[in-house]
Amino acid sequence: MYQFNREEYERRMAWHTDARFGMFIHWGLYAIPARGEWVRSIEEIPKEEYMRYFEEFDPVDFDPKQWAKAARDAGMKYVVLTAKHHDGFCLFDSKYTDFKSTNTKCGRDLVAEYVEAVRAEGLKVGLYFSLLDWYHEDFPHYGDKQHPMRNNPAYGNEGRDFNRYLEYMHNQVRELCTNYGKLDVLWFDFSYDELRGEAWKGTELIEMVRSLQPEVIIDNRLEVSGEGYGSLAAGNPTPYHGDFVSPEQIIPPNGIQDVNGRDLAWEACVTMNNHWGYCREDRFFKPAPMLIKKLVECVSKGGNLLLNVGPDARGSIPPASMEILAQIGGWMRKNGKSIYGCGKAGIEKPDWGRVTRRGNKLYFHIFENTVGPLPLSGVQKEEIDRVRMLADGAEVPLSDSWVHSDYPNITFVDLGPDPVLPDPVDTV
Ligand code: FUL
Repeated sequence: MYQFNREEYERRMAWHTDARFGMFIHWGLYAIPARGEWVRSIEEIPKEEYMRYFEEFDPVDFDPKQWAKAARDAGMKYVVLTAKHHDGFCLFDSKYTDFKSTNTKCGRDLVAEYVEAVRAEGLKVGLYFSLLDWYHEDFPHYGDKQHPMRNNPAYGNEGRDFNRYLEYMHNQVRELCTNYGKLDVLWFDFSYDELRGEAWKGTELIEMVRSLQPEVIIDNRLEVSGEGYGSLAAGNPTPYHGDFVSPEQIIPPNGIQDVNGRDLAWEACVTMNNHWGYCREDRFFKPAPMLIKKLVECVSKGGNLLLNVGPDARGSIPPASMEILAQIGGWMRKNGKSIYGCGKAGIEKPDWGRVTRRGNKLYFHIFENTVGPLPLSGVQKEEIDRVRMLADGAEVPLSDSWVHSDYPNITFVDLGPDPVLPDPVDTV
């Protein structure tokens, strides 16, 4: 019988809860067609045709040191790279397939170089691994709405041996857990229909992972897809419940709790534009100020933000993404203390922004200036030792404005006469 060990769980999760901000990297052959990582499925591209990208793949600008540096400069504490996405192409030297980067023109084990570079920057190392594999000949259609060959009559399920596929998949996970030193995150993706949990031989898989990488933390997608909270939340943990919930393209309105109302660890993964993999046409980038506020929102609700970049076919992170990362980094250098190790404040969300907390310190994130003094609703005067501006350490006086007589129970601070906040994005 599986016994959930909360102590162990909280211990291995501690760094992740502290880190709050990480980089997701979606990169593979699909960077060449440059229409997103689902291109083979969406356009139902036959294998032979997709192989052209394999023959062509030659990322001459691939320099994971630059990726890692960009992440660190943005204030991120960890990185998660697609070791293999749904198309089945491996960025690592798997001995169980020929469909891998070492067999392309570039001839390199990209995961090995990535892991080394990310570690050298002092960041935690994560690998994404797709449970689906559209390349492997034993991966079934399953009446699949997603498989690229779903409408091709020449491509049925006959002769496909799912157990053989599982052996392949488990073998590759073992390789990743054996050949690249200590991993900090394993990000499985994803479950659907009946392909979930024990269908993946989830218990066996997790036991193997934990025996090789006792400290690694794992997302919850061995049992559910992005939207689900999973068995840990439901209060009947399975062996493969995962360590954190992985909401996708959404920040949970109220954070995430289990049936008993206890907060669960979660990490919202979010694209910078509207694609994970490089998409040349997609210029709809979320502005850096918005993303800073979204990061604050995550932390104020007790979660992490895993912000995605999709390097191009040459291996470069697109300039628009680099610019956004740099802007976020500028804010983080001054205000990181209000993010790292912080979580829910336990007081109501104010009109003008959000609040994060670390121990007995409250961080008031002011997104929008008020008319007149700023109310710190939810805190009593007597509870306040001092109020300081985080970015420059300057004292912020409690307000002695006449408005107090109308609101005797609310504490106000005085931000001064300038209607423009010192940091127009988020003054902490
Ligand atoms: C999804 C995948 O299908 C997307 O391609 C992407 O990797 C996202 C993070 O997870 O489920």
